[in-house]
Amino acid sequence: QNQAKSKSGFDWGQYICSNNLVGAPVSCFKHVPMGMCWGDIAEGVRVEVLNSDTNLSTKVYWVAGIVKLAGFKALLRYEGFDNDSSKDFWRNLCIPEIHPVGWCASSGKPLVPPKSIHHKYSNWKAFLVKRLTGAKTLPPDFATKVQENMQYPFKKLMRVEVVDKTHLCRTRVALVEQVFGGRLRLVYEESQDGTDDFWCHMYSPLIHSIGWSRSIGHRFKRSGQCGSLIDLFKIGSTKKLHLMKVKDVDQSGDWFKDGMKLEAIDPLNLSAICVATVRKVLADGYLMIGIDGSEAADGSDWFCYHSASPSIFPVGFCEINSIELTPPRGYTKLPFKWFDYLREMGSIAAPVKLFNKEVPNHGFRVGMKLEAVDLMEPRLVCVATVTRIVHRLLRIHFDGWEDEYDQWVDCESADLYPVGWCQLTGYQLQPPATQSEEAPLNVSKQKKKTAQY
Ligand code: MLZ
Repeated sequence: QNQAKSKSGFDWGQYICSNNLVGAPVSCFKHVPMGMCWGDIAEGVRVEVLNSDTNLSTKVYWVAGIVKLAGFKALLRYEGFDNDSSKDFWRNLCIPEIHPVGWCASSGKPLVPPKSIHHKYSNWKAFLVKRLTGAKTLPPDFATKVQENMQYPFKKLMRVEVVDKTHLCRTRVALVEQVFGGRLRLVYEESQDGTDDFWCHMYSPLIHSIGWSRSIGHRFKRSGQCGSLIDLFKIGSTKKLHLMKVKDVDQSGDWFKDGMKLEAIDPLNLSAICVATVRKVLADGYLMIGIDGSEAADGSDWFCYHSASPSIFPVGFCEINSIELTPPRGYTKLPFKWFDYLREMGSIAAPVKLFNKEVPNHGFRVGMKLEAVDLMEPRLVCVATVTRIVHRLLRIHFDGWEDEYDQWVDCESADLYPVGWCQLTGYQLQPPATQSEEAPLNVSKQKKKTAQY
């Protein structure tokens, strides 16, 4: 009966109720099912659900109202309970058992009041009519829309170009192995045993259609074999898919140049914004960026960011926003001062006007709960909290984990999901770390994180 609990035994509803938490609304996540059309589903909206407060052996239904909403999940109360919360229950609104009011009438299902309040009224029909007049319910096509929104253009064996997790500076061909709610498990082509995989969302800026690297001048790990005819067909089929859309940029005027300095989220440690350098200007607005003080001599850890990426910032961004800027490794003149550093290095700052300063009206607030990918181990979707908001940048904290696991993530990142997303897509949710579990707080502190890509 308890469909609320995830496979790991974690119960979002209980977590939210007992700590009085707020889940980020579905409309904050444009890339998830219903993210673009959640409409005004909110507290007070009524639905028809299975009535489990009955002794009848056949399936009967009753009307319930949303008492509290957290992402996809709603705390429901059967109509007639008024202020009595004793029978409240959490349901994911996108699962097929939730219906708009009127569904029972139109599909010939019985509406039967719960047995614990059966005595309260004699004319239940009149009661319902009175209670539901002027009330809102789900749109009639809600379930169909959910189903439509859960179709993804990616299918097993489709090929993409994706960042090589062991050499960030280059891409590799990978095959789609699994698709979960728009997240892809990719297996690198020519990997020995099929376990050399990488997880990312289909809208991740890390994946591209075949041919992308060559077209912009990005490094690429060539496959040993020549493409067979069948491969060529597959190449054709991935090209039609539209992946992450990037902004068109005008590179003809003032543009980024090799050696210009900036601030960038460290792709190997997303909790840090670091002193960084433009290492190579590619086509279509792409840049290879190196983190100062920790670059390999051969540039194998340069990383590709689009010039409109929300993960790169002009010099001074951290200072203006009271974020601790990570100085180059080995730099001893602390506190770090950009003015001195630029002079010492004989470099210039990339012009502020070249950065993307758009801030969407994202709707996130500090304290909101969500399900977030641990991008250092992108297979894991974890219980998380927004702990800071700087323009469009969110600081994501993983519940129960040390702050050093925190990650700076863009508000439109496809790696953030509403409460209940894992349940909806059938993906395993990582519960908050607790003292009793394998990685207790005091141990995780000493463990060094290892990036998975
Ligand atoms: N192997 C890692 C897992 C960390 C996962 C944290 N997710 C928020 C460790 O124990 O360090």
